[in-house]
Amino acid sequence: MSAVAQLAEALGRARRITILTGAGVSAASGVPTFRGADGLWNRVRASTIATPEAFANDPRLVWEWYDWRRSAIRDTDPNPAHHILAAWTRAHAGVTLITQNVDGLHERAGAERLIRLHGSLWHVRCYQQCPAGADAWRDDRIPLPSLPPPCPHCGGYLRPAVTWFGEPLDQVNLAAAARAAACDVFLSVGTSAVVHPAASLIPLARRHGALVAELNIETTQAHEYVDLTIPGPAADTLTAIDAAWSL
Ligand code: BV8
Repeated sequence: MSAVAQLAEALGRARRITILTGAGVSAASGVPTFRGADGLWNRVRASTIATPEAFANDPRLVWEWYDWRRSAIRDTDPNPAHHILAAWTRAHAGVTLITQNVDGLHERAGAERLIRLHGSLWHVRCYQQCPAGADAWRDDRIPLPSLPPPCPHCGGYLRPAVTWFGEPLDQVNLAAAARAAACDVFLSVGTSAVVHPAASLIPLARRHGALVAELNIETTQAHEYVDLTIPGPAADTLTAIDAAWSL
């Protein structure tokens, strides 16, 4: 039996299904990944840009990079991978979708109960955490009026409402993701499994006894925890799995 057929059969028997996505899910939409050949990190080092230190040192430089990324993905649309995963969250109450992505494409595809681990490129909050601006809000202005954009409440700076390296993840989201790792089937889709603590969800699911499948175009650092490897672009593999599951 093919890996796709095995996975579809396991999905048919599963009560709880959890899916972790990374930048590979958005590749077909034209959103550059982080570590691939065209990767975002190839041009700049994560350690020089996506960190609190970088922002404290040069907020304009960091905002130039985020403003460029927002402009680069403004005209992208969800691809079949996003639409299939969103449909699964709507059709099956036991499906939990967890994403590392900050591009907003799962949300635009209509995903329900989405756990967003690293925040959103389309949301901002006050860097000085002033009382009125501490909680993130949507700001999708392109381009932004000035870099760094001023906080409308206190006149300080706005920052992107994403989790930088060296910053803790939102603990409520992380706890929800950890709970969701206690599942029957865990899919790791389009992630290099390099960034923690998100990547630690894969071995955690395995320890909970989940069947772990990896949908990717390459073998990743998580391979030792993977039961079923399903190679190929996520839009194609998810289409095949969706077709086999609905049989
Ligand atoms: C924290 C938001 C603690 C910003 C991002 C344990 C071990 C090792 C390191 C650490 C550890 N614990 C903590 C660390 C340090 C660090 C870390 O993980 N470093 C790594 C680089 C070694 N982690 C942190 O700093 C985290 N914070 O732990 O805080 C703490 C606690 C208390 C108090 C203070 C501190 C914070 C991590 C979050 C960082 N923010 N993004 C922004 O986007 O600007 S991470 C960034 O990487 C993105 O969010 C991205 O989603 C994420 C993961 O990358 P991927 O999504 O996997 O993308 P990538 O390009 O790597 O891979 C794409 C994959 O898709 C590839 O495998 C490719 O083959 C595949 N693919 C491509 N095309 C397709 C495809 N697959 C299918 N179909 C296709 N078509």
